[in-house]
Amino acid sequence: MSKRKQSEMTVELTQQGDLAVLTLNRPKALNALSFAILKEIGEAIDRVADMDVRALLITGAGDKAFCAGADIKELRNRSLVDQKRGAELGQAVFAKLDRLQVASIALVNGYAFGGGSELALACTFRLASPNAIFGLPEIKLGLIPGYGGTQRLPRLVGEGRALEIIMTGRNVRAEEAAQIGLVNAVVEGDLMEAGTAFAAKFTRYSLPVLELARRAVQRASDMPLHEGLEMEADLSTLAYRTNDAEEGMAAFEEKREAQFKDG
Ligand code: DAK
Repeated sequence: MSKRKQSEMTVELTQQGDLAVLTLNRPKALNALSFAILKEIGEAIDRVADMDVRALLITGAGDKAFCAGADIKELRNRSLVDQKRGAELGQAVFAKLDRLQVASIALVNGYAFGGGSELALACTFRLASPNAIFGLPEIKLGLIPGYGGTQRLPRLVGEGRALEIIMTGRNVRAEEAAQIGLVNAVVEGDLMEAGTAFAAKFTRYSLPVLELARRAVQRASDMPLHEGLEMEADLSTLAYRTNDAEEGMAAFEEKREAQFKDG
Protein backbone atom coordinates (compact mmCIF):
# COMPACT_ATOMS: atom_id res chain seq x y z
CA MET A 1 0.00 0.00 0.00
CA SER A 2 1.32 3.47 -0.86
CA LYS A 3 2.24 5.87 1.93
CA ARG A 4 -0.03 8.49 0.38
CA LYS A 5 -3.36 8.91 2.10
CA GLN A 6 -6.36 7.34 0.36
CA SER A 7 -7.89 10.83 -0.01
CA GLU A 8 -4.91 11.99 -2.08
CA MET A 9 -5.01 8.97 -4.33
CA THR A 10 -5.98 9.45 -7.94
CA VAL A 11 -6.44 5.73 -8.44
CA GLU A 12 -9.12 3.96 -6.43
CA LEU A 13 -9.30 0.24 -5.90
CA THR A 14 -12.46 -1.30 -4.47
CA GLN A 15 -14.00 -4.73 -4.30
CA GLN A 16 -17.54 -5.26 -5.57
CA GLY A 17 -18.62 -8.83 -4.96
CA ASP A 18 -16.06 -11.05 -6.62
CA LEU A 19 -14.70 -8.24 -8.82
CA ALA A 20 -11.92 -5.73 -8.20
CA VAL A 21 -12.68 -2.28 -9.61
CA LEU A 22 -9.84 0.10 -10.40
CA THR A 23 -10.95 3.66 -11.16
CA LEU A 24 -8.71 6.37 -12.62
CA ASN A 25 -9.93 9.35 -10.66
CA ARG A 26 -8.58 12.57 -12.10
CA PRO A 27 -11.61 13.71 -14.11
CA LYS A 28 -10.57 17.39 -14.33
CA ALA A 29 -7.60 16.35 -16.47
CA LEU A 30 -9.67 13.65 -18.21
CA ASN A 31 -7.84 11.01 -16.14
CA ALA A 32 -4.53 11.78 -17.91
CA LEU A 33 -1.68 9.52 -16.84
CA SER A 34 0.92 11.41 -14.85
CA PHE A 35 3.94 9.33 -13.85
CA ALA A 36 2.57 9.39 -10.27
CA ILE A 37 -0.72 7.89 -11.50
CA LEU A 38 1.13 5.25 -13.50
CA LYS A 39 2.93 4.22 -10.31
CA GLU A 40 -0.37 4.15 -8.41
CA ILE A 41 -1.88 1.93 -11.11
CA GLY A 42 1.08 -0.41 -10.70
CA GLU A 43 0.61 -0.51 -6.92
CA ALA A 44 -3.12 -1.10 -7.32
CA ILE A 45 -2.56 -4.01 -9.73
CA ASP A 46 -0.13 -5.51 -7.20
CA ARG A 47 -2.87 -5.26 -4.57
CA VAL A 48 -5.35 -7.00 -6.88
CA ALA A 49 -2.99 -9.97 -6.87
CA ASP A 50 -3.64 -10.30 -3.11
CA MET A 51 -7.43 -9.85 -3.34
CA ASP A 52 -9.95 -12.67 -3.36
CA VAL A 53 -11.50 -11.68 -6.70
CA ARG A 54 -12.24 -13.36 -10.03
CA ALA A 55 -11.73 -10.45 -12.46
CA LEU A 56 -10.59 -6.84 -12.56
CA LEU A 57 -12.62 -3.99 -14.08
CA ILE A 58 -10.79 -0.77 -15.02
CA THR A 59 -12.69 2.45 -15.61
CA GLY A 60 -12.27 6.22 -15.63
CA ALA A 61 -14.10 8.64 -13.33
CA GLY A 62 -16.50 11.12 -14.93
CA ASP A 63 -18.63 10.71 -18.03
CA LYS A 64 -16.19 12.21 -20.52
CA ALA A 65 -13.07 10.11 -20.54
CA PHE A 66 -11.64 6.70 -19.77
CA CYS A 67 -8.20 8.30 -20.00
CA ALA A 68 -6.88 11.09 -22.27
CA GLY A 69 -3.40 9.55 -22.38
CA ALA A 70 -0.04 10.48 -20.94
CA ASP A 71 0.04 13.79 -19.12
CA ILE A 72 1.38 15.93 -21.95
CA LYS A 73 2.36 18.73 -19.56
CA GLU A 74 4.78 16.32 -17.84
CA LEU A 75 6.38 15.02 -21.00
CA ARG A 76 8.25 18.20 -21.94
CA ASN A 77 11.82 19.20 -20.98
CA ARG A 78 12.90 15.76 -19.88
CA SER A 79 16.21 14.15 -20.62
CA LEU A 80 16.29 11.20 -23.02
CA VAL A 81 17.22 8.94 -20.12
CA ASP A 82 14.16 10.10 -18.18
CA GLN A 83 11.96 9.64 -21.25
CA LYS A 84 13.20 6.09 -21.75
CA ARG A 85 12.63 5.33 -18.07
CA GLY A 86 9.14 6.82 -18.38
CA ALA A 87 8.30 4.57 -21.34
CA GLU A 88 9.68 1.55 -19.50
CA LEU A 89 7.61 2.45 -16.42
CA GLY A 90 4.38 2.64 -18.46
CA GLN A 91 5.20 -0.60 -20.27
CA ALA A 92 6.06 -2.42 -17.04
CA VAL A 93 2.89 -1.23 -15.26
CA PHE A 94 0.61 -2.29 -18.12
CA ALA A 95 2.46 -5.62 -18.48
CA LYS A 96 1.47 -6.42 -14.89
CA LEU A 97 -2.05 -6.98 -16.26
CA ASP A 98 -0.76 -9.86 -18.40
CA ARG A 99 0.76 -11.54 -15.36
CA LEU A 100 -2.25 -11.00 -13.10
CA GLN A 101 -3.97 -14.28 -12.17
CA VAL A 102 -7.35 -12.83 -13.16
CA ALA A 103 -8.56 -11.36 -16.43
CA SER A 104 -8.99 -7.59 -16.76
CA ILE A 105 -11.77 -5.72 -18.54
CA ALA A 106 -11.40 -2.07 -19.62
CA LEU A 107 -14.70 -0.19 -19.42
CA VAL A 108 -14.11 2.61 -21.91
CA ASN A 109 -16.48 5.47 -21.19
CA GLY A 110 -15.50 8.33 -23.53
CA TYR A 111 -12.02 9.29 -24.70
CA ALA A 112 -9.25 6.68 -24.67
CA PHE A 113 -6.31 8.43 -26.26
CA GLY A 114 -2.63 7.53 -26.31
CA GLY A 115 -1.69 5.91 -23.01
CA GLY A 116 -5.43 5.53 -22.30
CA SER A 117 -5.86 3.36 -25.40
CA GLU A 118 -2.66 1.52 -24.46
CA LEU A 119 -4.04 0.77 -20.99
CA ALA A 120 -7.22 -0.59 -22.57
CA LEU A 121 -5.16 -2.62 -25.06
CA ALA A 122 -3.21 -4.19 -22.18
CA CYS A 123 -6.44 -5.48 -20.62
CA THR A 124 -7.74 -8.95 -21.48
CA PHE A 125 -11.04 -7.49 -22.78
CA ARG A 126 -12.47 -4.10 -23.73
CA LEU A 127 -16.09 -2.93 -23.50
CA ALA A 128 -17.02 0.50 -24.84
CA SER A 129 -19.90 2.88 -24.34
CA PRO A 130 -21.38 4.22 -27.60
CA ASN A 131 -19.58 7.57 -27.07
CA ALA A 132 -16.13 5.95 -26.64
CA ILE A 133 -13.40 7.31 -28.91
CA PHE A 134 -10.08 5.52 -29.22
CA GLY A 135 -6.92 6.89 -30.78
CA LEU A 136 -3.15 6.89 -30.69
CA PRO A 137 -2.62 10.59 -31.52
CA GLU A 138 1.07 10.65 -30.50
CA ILE A 139 2.12 11.41 -34.10
CA LYS A 140 0.34 14.78 -33.81
CA LEU A 141 2.68 15.63 -30.92
CA GLY A 142 5.74 14.52 -32.89
CA LEU A 143 5.87 11.30 -30.86
CA ILE A 144 5.03 7.63 -31.26
CA PRO A 145 3.25 5.44 -28.69
CA GLY A 146 5.50 4.44 -25.80
CA TYR A 147 3.36 2.32 -23.51
CA GLY A 148 2.89 -0.74 -25.72
CA GLY A 149 0.59 0.61 -28.44
CA THR A 150 2.84 -0.23 -31.40
CA GLN A 151 3.04 -3.82 -30.19
CA ARG A 152 -0.45 -4.60 -28.90
CA LEU A 153 -2.58 -2.76 -31.48
CA PRO A 154 -1.29 -4.76 -34.51
CA ARG A 155 -1.74 -8.01 -32.58
CA LEU A 156 -5.40 -7.10 -32.09
CA VAL A 157 -6.43 -5.43 -35.35
CA GLY A 158 -3.68 -6.45 -37.81
CA GLU A 159 -0.61 -4.59 -39.05
CA GLY A 160 -2.29 -2.60 -41.85
CA ARG A 161 -4.99 -1.13 -39.65
CA ALA A 162 -2.58 -0.50 -36.78
CA LEU A 163 -0.17 1.38 -39.06
CA GLU A 164 -3.01 3.48 -40.42
CA ILE A 165 -4.32 4.34 -36.95
CA ILE A 166 -0.85 5.13 -35.57
CA MET A 167 0.48 7.03 -38.62
CA THR A 168 -2.63 9.20 -39.07
CA GLY A 169 -3.37 9.59 -35.35
CA ARG A 170 -7.07 9.50 -36.26
CA ASN A 171 -9.97 8.80 -33.96
CA VAL A 172 -11.62 5.38 -33.90
CA ARG A 173 -15.20 5.58 -32.73
CA ALA A 174 -16.87 2.82 -30.73
CA GLU A 175 -18.76 1.30 -33.64
CA GLU A 176 -15.63 0.99 -35.81
CA ALA A 177 -13.63 -0.26 -32.80
CA ALA A 178 -16.09 -3.16 -32.50
CA GLN A 179 -15.96 -3.85 -36.25
CA ILE A 180 -12.17 -4.15 -36.30
CA GLY A 181 -11.91 -6.16 -33.07
CA LEU A 182 -10.44 -3.35 -30.99
CA VAL A 183 -13.28 -3.79 -28.50
CA ASN A 184 -15.24 -6.92 -27.60
CA ALA A 185 -18.56 -5.10 -27.53
CA VAL A 186 -20.25 -1.70 -27.51
CA VAL A 187 -22.77 -1.61 -24.69
CA GLU A 188 -25.70 0.73 -24.12
CA GLY A 189 -26.62 1.72 -20.57
CA ASP A 190 -24.57 1.33 -17.42
CA LEU A 191 -21.04 0.26 -18.31
CA MET A 192 -20.27 -1.09 -14.82
CA GLU A 193 -23.34 -3.33 -14.98
CA ALA A 194 -22.35 -4.47 -18.46
CA GLY A 195 -18.81 -5.19 -17.24
CA THR A 196 -20.15 -7.19 -14.31
CA ALA A 197 -22.42 -9.22 -16.63
CA PHE A 198 -19.55 -9.76 -19.10
CA ALA A 199 -17.28 -11.01 -16.30
CA ALA A 200 -20.01 -13.36 -15.04
CA LYS A 201 -19.85 -15.22 -18.36
CA PHE A 202 -16.46 -16.68 -17.44
CA THR A 203 -15.73 -16.10 -13.73
CA ARG A 204 -17.66 -19.21 -12.66
CA TYR A 205 -15.06 -21.39 -14.37
CA SER A 206 -11.82 -22.56 -12.74
CA LEU A 207 -9.47 -19.59 -12.18
CA PRO A 208 -6.23 -21.51 -12.76
CA VAL A 209 -7.63 -23.04 -15.93
CA LEU A 210 -8.85 -19.64 -17.18
CA GLU A 211 -5.31 -18.38 -16.57
CA LEU A 212 -3.85 -21.20 -18.64
CA ALA A 213 -6.21 -20.33 -21.50
CA ARG A 214 -5.12 -16.66 -21.32
CA ARG A 215 -1.43 -17.59 -21.28
CA ALA A 216 -1.79 -19.90 -24.27
CA VAL A 217 -3.66 -17.34 -26.38
CA GLN A 218 -1.55 -14.35 -25.34
CA ARG A 219 1.69 -16.11 -26.25
CA ALA A 220 0.36 -17.31 -29.60
CA SER A 221 1.51 -14.22 -31.48
CA ASP A 222 4.97 -14.32 -29.87
CA MET A 223 6.06 -17.63 -31.37
CA PRO A 224 6.10 -19.71 -34.55
CA LEU A 225 3.14 -22.09 -34.98
CA HIS A 226 5.06 -25.27 -34.18
CA GLU A 227 6.37 -23.79 -30.90
CA GLY A 228 2.92 -22.44 -30.07
CA LEU A 229 1.40 -25.87 -30.58
CA GLU A 230 4.03 -27.41 -28.32
CA MET A 231 3.22 -24.82 -25.64
CA GLU A 232 -0.49 -25.56 -26.08
CA ALA A 233 0.13 -29.26 -25.58
CA ASP A 234 2.01 -28.47 -22.34
CA LEU A 235 -0.55 -26.01 -20.98
CA SER A 236 -3.55 -28.15 -21.93
CA THR A 237 -1.89 -31.10 -20.16
CA LEU A 238 -1.42 -28.88 -17.09
CA ALA A 239 -5.13 -28.03 -17.20
CA TYR A 240 -5.92 -31.74 -17.48
CA ARG A 241 -3.97 -32.36 -14.23
CA THR A 242 -6.18 -29.99 -12.17
CA ASN A 243 -8.90 -31.27 -9.83
CA ASP A 244 -11.23 -28.90 -11.63
CA ALA A 245 -10.70 -30.82 -14.89
CA GLU A 246 -11.56 -34.04 -13.05
CA GLU A 247 -14.69 -32.38 -11.62
CA GLY A 248 -15.70 -30.85 -14.97
CA MET A 249 -15.51 -34.16 -16.81
CA ALA A 250 -17.22 -36.07 -13.98
CA ALA A 251 -20.04 -33.50 -13.89
CA PHE A 252 -20.55 -33.95 -17.63
CA GLU A 253 -20.90 -37.70 -17.26
CA GLU A 254 -23.19 -37.36 -14.24
CA LYS A 255 -25.30 -34.76 -16.10
CA ARG A 256 -24.92 -32.12 -13.40
CA GLU A 257 -23.43 -28.62 -13.05
CA ALA A 258 -19.68 -28.69 -12.29
CA GLN A 259 -18.55 -27.28 -8.94
CA PHE A 260 -15.11 -25.84 -9.59
CA LYS A 261 -12.83 -25.13 -6.64
CA ASP A 262 -9.96 -23.32 -8.37
CA GLY A 263 -7.54 -26.14 -7.94
N1 DAK B 1 -2.51 15.56 -20.54
C1 DAK B 1 -2.69 16.56 -19.68
N2 DAK B 1 -3.85 17.24 -19.55
C2 DAK B 1 -4.86 16.86 -20.33
C3 DAK B 1 -4.74 15.80 -21.27
C4 DAK B 1 -3.48 15.11 -21.36
N3 DAK B 1 -3.29 14.08 -22.16
N4 DAK B 1 -5.92 15.67 -21.91
C5 DAK B 1 -6.74 16.61 -21.41
N5 DAK B 1 -6.12 17.32 -20.45
C6 DAK B 1 -6.64 18.41 -19.66
C7 DAK B 1 -6.76 19.68 -20.50
O1 DAK B 1 -5.52 20.35 -20.53
C8 DAK B 1 -7.82 20.44 -19.73
O2 DAK B 1 -7.23 21.00 -18.59
P1 DAK B 1 -7.45 22.57 -18.23
O3 DAK B 1 -7.02 23.32 -19.43
O4 DAK B 1 -8.93 22.66 -17.95
O5 DAK B 1 -6.58 22.78 -17.01
C9 DAK B 1 -8.76 19.34 -19.24
O6 DAK B 1 -7.99 18.13 -19.30
C10 DAK B 1 -9.98 19.15 -20.13
O7 DAK B 1 -9.54 18.96 -21.47
P2 DAK B 1 -10.09 19.81 -22.70
O8 DAK B 1 -10.50 21.18 -22.27
O9 DAK B 1 -9.08 19.73 -23.78
O10 DAK B 1 -11.41 19.00 -23.08
P3 DAK B 1 -12.09 18.87 -24.50
O11 DAK B 1 -13.38 18.18 -24.26
O12 DAK B 1 -12.11 20.20 -25.21
O13 DAK B 1 -11.14 17.91 -25.36
C11 DAK B 1 -9.75 15.95 -25.71
C12 DAK B 1 -10.97 16.56 -24.96
C13 DAK B 1 -9.54 14.55 -25.14
C14 DAK B 1 -10.12 15.84 -27.22
C15 DAK B 1 -8.53 16.86 -25.53
O14 DAK B 1 -8.37 17.14 -24.13
C16 DAK B 1 -7.26 16.24 -26.04
O15 DAK B 1 -7.02 16.24 -27.26
N6 DAK B 1 -6.40 15.80 -25.12
C17 DAK B 1 -5.09 15.31 -25.43
C18 DAK B 1 -5.14 13.90 -26.04
C19 DAK B 1 -3.74 13.42 -26.30
O16 DAK B 1 -3.07 13.90 -27.21
N7 DAK B 1 -3.25 12.55 -25.42
C20 DAK B 1 -1.85 12.18 -25.31
C21 DAK B 1 -1.47 11.17 -26.34
S1 DAK B 1 0.25 10.82 -26.22
C22 DAK B 1 6.46 8.33 -23.80
C23 DAK B 1 6.27 8.42 -25.16
C24 DAK B 1 5.02 8.66 -25.64
C25 DAK B 1 3.96 8.84 -24.79
C26 DAK B 1 4.16 8.70 -23.43
C27 DAK B 1 5.39 8.46 -22.92
N8 DAK B 1 7.80 8.18 -23.27
C28 DAK B 1 8.91 8.05 -24.15
C29 DAK B 1 7.96 8.30 -21.83
C30 DAK B 1 2.70 9.23 -25.33
C31 DAK B 1 1.69 9.07 -24.67
C32 DAK B 1 0.38 9.64 -25.01
O17 DAK B 1 -0.55 9.24 -24.41
